[in-house]
Amino acid sequence: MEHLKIASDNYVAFTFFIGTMAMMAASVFFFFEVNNTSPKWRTSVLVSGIITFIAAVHYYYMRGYNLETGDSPTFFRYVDWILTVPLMCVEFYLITKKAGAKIGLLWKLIAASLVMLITGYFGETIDRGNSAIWGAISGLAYFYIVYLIWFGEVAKLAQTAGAQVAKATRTLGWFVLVGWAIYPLGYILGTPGGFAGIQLVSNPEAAAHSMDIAYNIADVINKVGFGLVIYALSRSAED
Ligand SMILES: *C/C=C(C)/C=C/C=C(C)/C=C/C1=C(C)CCCC1(C)C
Repeated sequence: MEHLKIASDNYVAFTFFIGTMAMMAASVFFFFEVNNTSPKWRTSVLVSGIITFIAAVHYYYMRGYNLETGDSPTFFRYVDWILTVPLMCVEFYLITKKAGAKIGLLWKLIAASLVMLITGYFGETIDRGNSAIWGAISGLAYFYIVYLIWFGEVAKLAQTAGAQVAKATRTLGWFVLVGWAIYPLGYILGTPGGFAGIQLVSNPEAAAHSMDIAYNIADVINKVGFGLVIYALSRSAED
């Protein structure tokens, strides 16, 4: 029971609480705003709310799990990501759909995100000894997503979809390039004994804690921020 009281220096528990609250608040906001949104963008704003809502439910669990055991809720973390990251791919598809995006593009994004997450899960749980290899494969899938959004089909379609969509896609692209890069950093921080010779935190417990803090901060930035970009697009002049 000692963990149930949060010590003032327990940043892991603290960020799990803040994460839960942020995801809940964002969901309420997106769900209520759906009705104030022009029909064209309604589905996109709704999906933003579904993403933060799924995360809110997982964060509620992860917060409790971490409080009771002091451990990293790796399983819940990956279940959350496996549901929410493909939905973020759906967002890219929805906003470029009016410029002619084909369903094949959606499947490419989803497939790459599943490879990225499943290999990451192997590296963090089942096959820790080879976490560097799993992390590298995961990283390749991540770069492929970045490529599609910055230089590939998503970028090309966004250019022809009007100034507002182009701008929003560029901002979402920054989230994927910079915001999502916090995750591999968390993975490197949390790899026991160091990742391919890189050891940022040597104490194993501190390493796991810094990983959770990195993931929690990244989730709030990426899920709430992503949703707000979509929301801003739905509010932009060009209806
Ligand atoms: C809402 C949750 C999001 C946006 C999660 C994104 C997760 C990633 C971009 C994870 C990427 C990873 C790598 C690129 C390599 C190491 C393993 C991962 C899974 C942490």
